[in-house]
Amino acid sequence: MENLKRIPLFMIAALLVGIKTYIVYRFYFDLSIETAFQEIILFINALAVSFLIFTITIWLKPNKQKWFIIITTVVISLLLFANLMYYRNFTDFVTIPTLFQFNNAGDLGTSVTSLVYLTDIFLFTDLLLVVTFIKKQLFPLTAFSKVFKKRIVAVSLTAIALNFTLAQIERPMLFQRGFDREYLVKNVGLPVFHAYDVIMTTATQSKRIFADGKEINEIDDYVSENVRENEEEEKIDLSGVAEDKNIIYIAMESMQEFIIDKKVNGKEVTPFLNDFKEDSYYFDNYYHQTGLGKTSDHEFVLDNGLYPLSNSAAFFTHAQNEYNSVQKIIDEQLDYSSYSFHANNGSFWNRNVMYENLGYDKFYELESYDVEEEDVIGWGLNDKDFFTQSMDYVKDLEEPYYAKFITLTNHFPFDIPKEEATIDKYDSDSKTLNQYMQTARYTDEAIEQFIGQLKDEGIYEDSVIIISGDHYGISSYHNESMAQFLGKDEITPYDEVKLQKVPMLIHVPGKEGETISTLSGQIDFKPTLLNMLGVENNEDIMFGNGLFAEDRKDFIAFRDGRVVGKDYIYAAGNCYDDSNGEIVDEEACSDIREKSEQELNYSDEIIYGDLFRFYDFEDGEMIEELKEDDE
Ligand code: GP9
Ligand code: MN
Repeated sequence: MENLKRIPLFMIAALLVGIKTYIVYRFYFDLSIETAFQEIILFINALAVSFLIFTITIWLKPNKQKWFIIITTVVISLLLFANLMYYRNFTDFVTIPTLFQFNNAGDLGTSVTSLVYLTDIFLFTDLLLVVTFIKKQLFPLTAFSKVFKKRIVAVSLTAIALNFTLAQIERPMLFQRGFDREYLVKNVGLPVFHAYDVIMTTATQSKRIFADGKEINEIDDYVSENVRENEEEEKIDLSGVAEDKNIIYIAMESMQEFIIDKKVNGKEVTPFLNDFKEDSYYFDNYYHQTGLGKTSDHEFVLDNGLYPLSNSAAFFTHAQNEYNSVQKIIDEQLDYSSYSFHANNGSFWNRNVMYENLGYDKFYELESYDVEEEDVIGWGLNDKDFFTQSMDYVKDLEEPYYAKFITLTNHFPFDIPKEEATIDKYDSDSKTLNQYMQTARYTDEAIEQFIGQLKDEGIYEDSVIIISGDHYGISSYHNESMAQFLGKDEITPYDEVKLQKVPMLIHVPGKEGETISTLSGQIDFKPTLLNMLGVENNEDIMFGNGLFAEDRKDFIAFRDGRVVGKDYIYAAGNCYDDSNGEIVDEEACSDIREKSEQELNYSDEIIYGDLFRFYDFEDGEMIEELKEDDE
């Protein structure tokens, strides 16, 4: 006991914080720990990083030590807490670019409280203990001898080296593959992950400065060989079918494909969509490809045919870039105007800035709507009133136009007043999934009503109507209940991939439509739409293929490293055979993985380097002056 009391306070603090951190990683986050080896790395990492940070104490004077220890404990606790709240919402970790999106955090409003649990108090118990120990002077705060300092530094560095070595064995090239944040956090811990993020963000910012345009030639060659040449034949020829028609695009917040044609207590969750898809081209194998920019990422990929970024929202970080968006193209070539309707703050996701850059003529945002307290459901104006009020503006728009409507009611945490719910909640341990049924139903009803209004106003017959989901709504946090809902034993990483499908339907007046199960994703939206509008886009640089094209690329890349191929799916470090969902040799996935990595890299290069400022979309070449400079 007496010996114990001789242990310096910083070591005790390092131990407490280390163990706390391990417990939080292990039981508060939902990191997939599959082997004992991963478990050991997680444990060693939590202790090693904590020890390394507290090692700084040895160079401080005894009276400063206690403050350093307290402040460090507070900072680490808050770091974990902030990440945990973020994780519960996005199944991801905070990055520097997301910190610049903080005006969004204010708008999280209702969700914030539902992200804090009572058990989170545990995150601060180490702090309580440390403060008590200081008050009671239980452990010494002393100056340390040179020999002692050397030993501590040696122990500290050895522990970190051990951690990194084991991590490299577990995940070779861990840092190069930094796009997978879960691996990073699991293997090197949150503090190191944040340090890495700071370095990466600085590096990417400098990329724009150093880009000189030469990169675009290689990308242009890639696109012409791997993407454009697929475009030649149409399986279903809808080229030009939308000419002179309005394009009405409805983005359904958090609507996933799994909910289509499902029932709760005998009632269909989305009866309108289930019907409407029968009169439309319905894509039931269409994936969202968003990253942490969520709704805005979906807008980014749809409008540009480029991938969103892996560790930030391009709407925020790259809103000043030059883009060749659908809106600009159809304005220049077809004289269409473009509008976006969304009853949320104009600055949310930086839309007010980005839309202008992308060529939207007007953004009908919160200010354009009359929002009374009683009209609010969850995040804002309920979808039914949203559509009704939007209609007042739509009626007066000069035709033809492109109009995007972004719904909001079906947003996490999927809260809806009892009297507004028209079907039962689902019955499972996940409140989130249970409530999702009711808000999804609400959006379905709102869209039905909107289609009716379009008919009443005589707009329906003149419009191609596209309805789709923006991204997932139910995170893997709710896998158990999801398995119950889908009647499965469990949700494997393979199933999780499949759950990233979002409904996608295109209604063309006068066409019967059909269900199409081609592997596809949001990246295919832009070429599809342009083709239906009769726009030739031979020189455009985008990464998708028309949804109706005969030959298409054979993979859909996710932003987190997962890839869906025609026969195989790569997820969570494994290759799955799509015919039976079983794990096969990794080799089977290497082709789609390579291709998707290359494409994502090219897309990133365009965005980081702002490369379109060097490209002439009419000639399909680098702009003249630059070529001359180069010679
Ligand atoms: C916010 C709405 C929802 O304006 O688009 O955003 P999300 O959280 O889904 O990205
Ligand atoms: Mn969304």
